[in-house]
Amino acid sequence: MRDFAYLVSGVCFILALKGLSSPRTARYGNLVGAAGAVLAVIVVFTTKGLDHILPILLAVAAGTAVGAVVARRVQMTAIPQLVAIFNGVGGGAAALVALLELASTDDGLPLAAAIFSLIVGSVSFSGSGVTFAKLQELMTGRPVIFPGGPFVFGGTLAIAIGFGIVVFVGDGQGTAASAAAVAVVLVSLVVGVLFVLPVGGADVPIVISLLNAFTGLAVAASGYVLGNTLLIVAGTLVGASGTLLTRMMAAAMGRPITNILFGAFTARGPAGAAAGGEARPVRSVGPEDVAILLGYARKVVVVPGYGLAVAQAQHTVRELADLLAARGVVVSYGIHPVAGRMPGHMNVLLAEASVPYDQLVEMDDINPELPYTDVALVVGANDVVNPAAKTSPGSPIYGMPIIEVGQAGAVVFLKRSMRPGFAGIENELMYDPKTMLLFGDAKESLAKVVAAVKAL
Ligand code: TAP
Repeated sequence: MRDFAYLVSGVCFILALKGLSSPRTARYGNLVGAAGAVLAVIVVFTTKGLDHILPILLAVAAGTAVGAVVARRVQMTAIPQLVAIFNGVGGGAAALVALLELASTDDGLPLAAAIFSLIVGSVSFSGSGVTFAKLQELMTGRPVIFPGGPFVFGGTLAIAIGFGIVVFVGDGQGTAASAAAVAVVLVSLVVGVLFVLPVGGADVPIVISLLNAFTGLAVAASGYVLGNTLLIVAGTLVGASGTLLTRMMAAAMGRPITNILFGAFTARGPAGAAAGGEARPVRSVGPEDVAILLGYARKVVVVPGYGLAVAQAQHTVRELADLLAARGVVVSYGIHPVAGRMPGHMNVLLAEASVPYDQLVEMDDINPELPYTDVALVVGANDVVNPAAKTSPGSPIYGMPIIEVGQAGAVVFLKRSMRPGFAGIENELMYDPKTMLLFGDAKESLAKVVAAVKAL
């Protein structure tokens, strides 16, 4: 019975991943995954003959209360931090389980798996803590590097593995092995910190995905130690999906993962047009100008970016799109795979505003349409439309595929200032004669444009 219930849970997790692969089915995927997790917890309670039920129930209640409140209150832009914390806690839990089980673990492969879980779970815990601090601006978001950093990192990792070998040789039993196991945890915590410190704030979401994969592997190893099939299945799924997501994000940014992790040690300063040079003239326009441009266009493509999320302008942009559609304008949204700060960020935001899915067009499909588009309305996006990705070898985004808004008849940027985007580089398109800038918070600007379109 227990194995059958675990099988059902495992199938739920697989269906959840399938559901999460599309915005249309993501909500269903989430629910199915949560149902699988609840079933797994019920099985543990009903079949394991647990001791200390009361403290366990209190811990579950406390975790559920904190998780539910935090998840409901968190701003969309802070989801990466939340994922980082949840992920770190998972890694820490896997390491704790391995630490407690060491003395009763069989020699050989199970003991090696427990030591693996100790190291990887601890790295994931402390690394996730640093990613949280970076994204929450509790510390600098810039890469933290120091001379000999890679050697210190490599040396510390070697020490952690060395203590792991001491545990293995001592069969995980006795005072020496126990002390070595604690040392494994402490040194691995330092490894996790050293691993994430050199990563710049913008790349942190990718490292969160990688640490997520680490946690999955640590959980799978803990499952092997405990002889729990479901933990092995769930951990492996998290490990595999986290690895794939990491690779996909790196590919969408046009950068190898090694560059994201260790690029700061070899960087020679931002090549190409760094932001903050001398001021050049741009074409600043008012909401009425934008309303006329949009209201009399045949085809408009909206390109949302991080600023849309910051301004929480998804409902207002939809209101504008509906107004334009009512005037006979064909409106679609060009979605870049790394627009915003997390995978699927724009899809989630626009789904929240009930934008019809068929209006969301992926980058590869929208680009051929842009030469036939009258106006590209860039709402709080910058890097994902920056032509430097194609024209400036050496620029941090060189090689990243972009949404080629410069191909449209006119380009309107909604942003607050001439500050650059995440990559910190100038966007030449801002100075193009066909480009107009409407300065201000995206939500406020859109509301003014909506009012002006209504008055047309
Ligand atoms: P960015 O290049 O970061 O540009 C965002 C723009 O929004 C900025 O130019 C900013 O200009 C503007 N903005 C901020 N707040 C605003 C507000 N309240 N109202 C109006 N505008 C506002 O964003 P993007 O084009 O979406 O590119 C995403 C970047 O993040 C890429 O470099 C990508 O590689 C990186 N990244 C993405 C991910 C994922 S998975 N999505 C993960 C890691 C890194 P002002 O300050 O002048 O307003």
